[in-house]
Amino acid sequence: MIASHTETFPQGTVAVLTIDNPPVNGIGSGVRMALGKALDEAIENPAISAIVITGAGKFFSCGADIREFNTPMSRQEPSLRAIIEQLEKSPKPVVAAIHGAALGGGLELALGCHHRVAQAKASFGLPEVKLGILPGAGGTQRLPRLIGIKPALDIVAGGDSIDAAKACSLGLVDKVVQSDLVPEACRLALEASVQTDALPRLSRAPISKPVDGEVFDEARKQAARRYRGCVAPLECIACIEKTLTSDLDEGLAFERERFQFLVNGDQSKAQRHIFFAERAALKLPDAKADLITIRKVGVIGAGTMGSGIAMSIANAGIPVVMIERDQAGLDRGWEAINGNYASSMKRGKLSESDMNARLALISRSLDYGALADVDLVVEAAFEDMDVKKEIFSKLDAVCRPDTILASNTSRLDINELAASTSKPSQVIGTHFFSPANVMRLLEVVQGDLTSKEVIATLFAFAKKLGKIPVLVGVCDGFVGNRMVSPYTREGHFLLEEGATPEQVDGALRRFGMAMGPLQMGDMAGLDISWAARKRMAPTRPAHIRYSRVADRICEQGRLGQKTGAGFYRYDAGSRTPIPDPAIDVLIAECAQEAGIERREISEEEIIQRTMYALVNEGARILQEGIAQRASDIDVIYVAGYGFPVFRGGPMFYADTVGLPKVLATIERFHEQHGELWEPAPLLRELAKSGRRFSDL
Ligand code: T1G
Repeated sequence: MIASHTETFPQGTVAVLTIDNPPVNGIGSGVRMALGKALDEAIENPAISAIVITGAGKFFSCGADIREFNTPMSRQEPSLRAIIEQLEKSPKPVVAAIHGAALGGGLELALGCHHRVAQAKASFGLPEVKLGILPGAGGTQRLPRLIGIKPALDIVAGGDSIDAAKACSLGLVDKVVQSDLVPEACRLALEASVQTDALPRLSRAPISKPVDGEVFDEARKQAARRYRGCVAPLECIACIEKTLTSDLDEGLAFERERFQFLVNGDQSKAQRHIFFAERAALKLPDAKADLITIRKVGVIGAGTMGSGIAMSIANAGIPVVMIERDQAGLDRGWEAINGNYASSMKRGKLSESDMNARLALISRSLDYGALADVDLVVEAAFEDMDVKKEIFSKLDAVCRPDTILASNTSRLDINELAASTSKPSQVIGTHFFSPANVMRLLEVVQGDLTSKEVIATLFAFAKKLGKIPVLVGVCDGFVGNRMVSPYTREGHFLLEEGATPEQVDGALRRFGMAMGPLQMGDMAGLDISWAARKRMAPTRPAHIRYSRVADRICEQGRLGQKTGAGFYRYDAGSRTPIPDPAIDVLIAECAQEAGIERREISEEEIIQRTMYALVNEGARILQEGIAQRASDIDVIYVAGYGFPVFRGGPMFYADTVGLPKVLATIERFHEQHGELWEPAPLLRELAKSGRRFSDL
């Protein structure tokens, strides 16, 4: 775990300690023990003038071993704090030689060193806040002493990495080199070993008061916007604020206490679950399938989804040709793309040269012939099976036999679509989420005949686009939208039973959802789910309860934000939902027609009815094998449906509540509300056997 060798120079000999714990040089108990021992030996060895710490492989170190948290291993001595104190107090200079990335505890280790040398492509960050914790090995105390309060707040409370140039400009690293990283670090260490003045130790460095006294309040406001509902960012800010009123030891003690509070809390357990769930989702059953090279892509449709998909492909540096039925449609899509890039440029998120480079990758045509040389086509046309079949048969005719044909349908039958072509093994679903150039989630829908090469290729393609691909099977609505139906259904039923739209949506926003089901419907457009309900009406059993509220709203031409009214009213150009008394009247009428007596509805009932509807349907989806893992469902909901990351997704949330309690409540709803609440057999089985979804 720690490789140790010496480098001898005319000025002296340097002990080079290399952290070697693939894949990310995580600092677990084993690395801590080995590093502590190697440091002792180097400090005690009279032949050694200085010490350099570096990492093997891709990274310097990406922090503490997250898997050890909440286990006895994490309490095994020496702690990372003790190691950092040891090297900071070392009478011999210790220099960190950083390549790849120094993240979390890895950066804290480097902050304990007397100097830091970085390779030009290295990055630096304290992403603990994204795991619901804070830098617990001195980062909140040493970083502000080195680079100042404001930059430290941005790094610690924001959690994003910075590059070597920025780190150098902030004084986080002493030197940036293109090559010879370790020799350069040795040279700097030996220079320091002959200097008489004291080695720079951050524990002694003064803290400079921030010029702007509002800096902490501003950081809290930013945290509330970016990490709504998360407690960790506020704790990060409190720790940095502590530096103004305490010495390092007091600050470290405070940091430790707040770290323990967070790491033992439900939020961090949920966020760590999502960290590992996102990585598990990337693992395919057939890991060894050959990949097909994607050099050029075609996109059918230049509407909201088509143009967003084309942008995400161009953003990854891949040429894309956008096809539309008419010039007006093509021009509207091109305009939207230009407008989107221009506003990113205005917000400083994109340079003009990058914008032009991406626009140059997007070509447009009305002629399917332009798709003769593409490797993949993503169809993003109107959500109608006949329209899609017509497009797929055209693609079947013009594209190469090995071209992959993907559909961005959000719920239609991929098998039926595949059967309308001569090459069903090349057909797959790629369900992007709106806005497609922003949302990270991609539901990859495998048809019965989709080849493993096509699936693996789409996963690699998704990663290249910076998306999180999740493999799902074919059913109406796949995973995400299938679960949204019972979730929204309960929202509509609760309206009839006495709740107002603001009550339902408000309860879910306080629960942590980005928005409630009614506002979400208004944003997506109520006509889409209305069309789906109409399509299913002929097969809907008459004895099953059905709410007419949404239909009635649509029948009045209220299709949501795009028509200025849906469950709420919207002022022109605004997305802010305004409660509309006309809707309260409409809901009361529907309730009366359905013979429903309205009553007081508690916040707890709203959460249970909506969340457990999600969980129950999720259990069915797992049982049917439509999703490979419960954690995949959690990734889908957190990355695609605004589910709070600090609750870990619906299935993890159910595990946190306890499946016996969830089942008991669902059984009560089953008695009260009938067969729509039939408990999923898998849920019953797990609850009865004391197991959880995460045990599957
Ligand atoms: N601990 C344990 N496992 C880790 C890990 C970590 N810190 N980082 C990565 N892995 C695993 C990961 O699950 C995957 O496993 C494999 O390594 C490759 O990762 C005291 C308390 C570094 C940018 O938050 O952001 O220090 O799936 O697929 O895309 O204050 O991993 O193969 O079985 O993500 O190249 C703070 C977390 C810890 C960094 C590399 N550090 N890691 O991305 O590979 S808390 C972090 C990442 C801490 C101190 C505190 C990324 C990466 P598997 P990967 P990648």
